[in-house]
Amino acid sequence: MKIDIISVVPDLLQSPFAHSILKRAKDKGLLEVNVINLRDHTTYARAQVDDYAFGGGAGMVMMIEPLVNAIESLQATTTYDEVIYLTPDGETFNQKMANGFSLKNNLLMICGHYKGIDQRFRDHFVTREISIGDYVLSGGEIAAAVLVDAIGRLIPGVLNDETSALTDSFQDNLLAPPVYTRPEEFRGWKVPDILLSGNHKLIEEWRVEQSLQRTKERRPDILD
Ligand code: 6GU
Repeated sequence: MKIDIISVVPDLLQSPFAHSILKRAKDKGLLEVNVINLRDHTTYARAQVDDYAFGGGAGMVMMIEPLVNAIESLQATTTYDEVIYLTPDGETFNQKMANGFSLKNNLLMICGHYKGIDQRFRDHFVTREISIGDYVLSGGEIAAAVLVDAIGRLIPGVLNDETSALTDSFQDNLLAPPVYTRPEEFRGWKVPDILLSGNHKLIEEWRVEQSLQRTKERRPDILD
């Protein structure tokens, strides 16, 4: 999969994909992430990419022309399955969306700044508008990094048995159960006996029960 990201602060996106599972995905050739500097595509003086809003009001708006220059130069060589605009007024991102995107070949993400981007770009080029939650970030970059991480680890072949996505929270609409590792006892705090029993059927039942209980307590909204 290739993910291209258009940004006015490309430096923000240098480190997040260079570690751990996403690094492995890149090293295996399963994921390629390219960050495109929007300022390389403006024809305005001093690499200007934003201007005052028509109608007045505080805050700048990202101009359509640099965005169209950028996307059209990318589209000359890549056909995108989705053009995703990261914006707090988008659809809230969730695991189901991550699963869907992980099966695509080419994604383009547009990071907004200031008061957002000219509506005409949204109308004519964007296919999905996504938010990562009900709070406001200073730009779309960190949201894009969240999507790349959540999507990248689900690309077929990226995870192995040890890191399997099948037992993740949300994968079956339940939160994940508690987990423990060595030592069996620390400061008198013991690992639940059942996990040491070697009885895989009982352990699985315990985990499902714990998942259900945790979901009821913390996220009753996601229970069917
Ligand atoms: Cl995608 N962008 C910004 N700027 N703020 C956000 C967001 C996105 N999602 C939640 N807050």
